[in-house]
Amino acid sequence: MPWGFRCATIACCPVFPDEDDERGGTGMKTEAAICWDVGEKWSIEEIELDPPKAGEVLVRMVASGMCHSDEHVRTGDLLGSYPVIGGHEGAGIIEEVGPGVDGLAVGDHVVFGFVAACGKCPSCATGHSGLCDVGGILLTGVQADGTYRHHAQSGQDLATMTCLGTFSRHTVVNQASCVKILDHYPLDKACLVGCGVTTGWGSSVYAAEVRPGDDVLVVGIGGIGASAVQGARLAGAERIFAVDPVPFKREMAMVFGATHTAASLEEAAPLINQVTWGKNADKVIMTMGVGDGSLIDQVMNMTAKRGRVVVTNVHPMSEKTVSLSLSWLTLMEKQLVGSIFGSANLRYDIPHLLRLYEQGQLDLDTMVTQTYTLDQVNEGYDDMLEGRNIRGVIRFDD
Ligand code: CXF
Ligand code: ZN
Ligand code: ZN
Repeated sequence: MPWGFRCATIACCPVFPDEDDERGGTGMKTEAAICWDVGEKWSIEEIELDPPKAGEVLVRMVASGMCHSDEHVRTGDLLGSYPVIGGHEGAGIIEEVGPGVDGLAVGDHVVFGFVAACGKCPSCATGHSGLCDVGGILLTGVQADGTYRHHAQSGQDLATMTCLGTFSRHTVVNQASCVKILDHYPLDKACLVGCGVTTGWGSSVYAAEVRPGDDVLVVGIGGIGASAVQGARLAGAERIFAVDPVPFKREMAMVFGATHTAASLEEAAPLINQVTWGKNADKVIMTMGVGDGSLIDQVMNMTAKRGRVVVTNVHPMSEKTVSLSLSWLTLMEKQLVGSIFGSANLRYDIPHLLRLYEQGQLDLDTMVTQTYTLDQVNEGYDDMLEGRNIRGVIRFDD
């Protein structure tokens, strides 16, 4: 099993509350962006949405970030189930709660974590909720009980990206994906901590363990990379090198706290070597649009002795090879680690990052380059691929 599942049903699991599971209503119509098959554009369609079952909530979406991972599913770099409703970086307001839902009520403002966290499995219990056994199952896009709540006009079941489907005006999700937040946060900014910001910030703070005085290299400045720069800055990095071929993104990296920029790894390597007096980068965070295993040896060579390279970006699932000198890994005690959701814990870190935002330490406002209506989702992704956005956000009320 690729996600390392332990078991689908955990005794006393809040994801599967032991409640009468009768449907409370007749469902509703709503509108969503569907990818019908690999390579097809997002199609905006009316869909049928079932009422929430046990442990689930119905949410009216207010905003959804447009993360690169939805594009990965569209292109097949990340193979999901199709047809699929996109979107996994969302915030909204609860409109209905199913039986057995605990701690969430109608009217609550919520941000979704893209990996659901049951709170009880070994990963959750040891503070690694991004590796939740139940969350791993939900990444497949089917509800926890193995059925679907979203259906096309034809009646066909629709999977949802990471079991959220935030490119929909309304969605039904498991309570394990929801984090209640204070009402005064603007949801069109708060949505970003559901994926990109927490993933990038945590990649620096938790996965790389950036320490005061570290020299940090961030490769790729999209929403995740810009947040990794912010995380490195907040963790006290001395120098932050941001690499991106797009001039606008290099400019934005400086706004978020980078101290040096370069257009390519080739350009960055001598710069980093020179300004660190031959030490190189203590920590490297890989946040490219699409990961490339052939670049790993190159970045390992830009990493200091005992330094760490964090692979946060998604590589095509078909990629099985990597360039890497294992003898230098040993001889220089270098580390190569993966990280999902910035190795963060959604129930602690989502409110935590929103507090940092409120205090002015974490910049979410500048992260949002452009907003879109749901109808403009393909346009938003064109802008992302053309390097025009740090983050595009769909606002459903516009
Ligand atoms: C991804 C990781 C793989 C599953 C979908 C989400 N992370 C960030 O976007
Ligand atoms: Zn994402
Ligand atoms: Zn868990």
